Amino acid sequence: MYALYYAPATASMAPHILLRELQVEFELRRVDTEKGEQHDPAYRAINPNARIPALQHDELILWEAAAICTYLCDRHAEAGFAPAPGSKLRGEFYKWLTWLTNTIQPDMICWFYPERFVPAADVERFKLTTLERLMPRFALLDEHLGDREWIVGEQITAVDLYAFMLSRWTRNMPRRARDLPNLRRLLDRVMARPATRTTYEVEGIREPYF
Ligand SMILES: N[C@@H](CCC(=O)N[C@@H](CS)C(=O)NCC(=O)O)C(=O)O
Repeated sequence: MYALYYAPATASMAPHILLRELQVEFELRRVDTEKGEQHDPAYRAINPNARIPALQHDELILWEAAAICTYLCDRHAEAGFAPAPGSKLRGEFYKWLTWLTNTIQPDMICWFYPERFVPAADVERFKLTTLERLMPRFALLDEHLGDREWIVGEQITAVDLYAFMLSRWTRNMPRRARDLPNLRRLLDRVMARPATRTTYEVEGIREPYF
């Protein structure tokens, strides 16, 4: 049995949608970040980074959303949310997933938590430079997508869910992922899936959806 430690609309969203896509049994354990519960000793015993998400699978505890997604894809390979290990497409899967978590996501952290990086007086400038870095990255993804339906190969993978999650985080930025036409089509496609809709409902996420 899986247990996903989550907070609505955070980095737990891709694993949450994926668990539903895979149609496996799981339990949701909410961590109230507004109350700072990610810092509670009980949660730090699960994720010593004090970050969301974490996945518990019997005695195994995983953190890092991308690692959780890859683990779930492999355990339920028949669902096809990641290409076969060792295949060239799997190489593509690693490339895009690592790029999303390692390149786009850290810039998101800069945008949402600027005070962790610079003094208060520099926050606005810092956010602006973050945005200048971030948007060309989304443009690169948009260009890669072109007429493709999905980011890797011919079918939906966890990479699409991950890109969807990160794109959503731009919805209140001065420039948004959804303004890019190819990416917008991907976001619409992921949003239309029952697993995504249920995740939004359960997490209580309201419009704008992304
Ligand atoms: N690299 C981590 C990042 C996780 C992360 O930063 N999560 C945010 C929510 S989106 C969080 O826990 N924020 C609470 C905090 O930083 O105090 C992952 O992908 O799992």
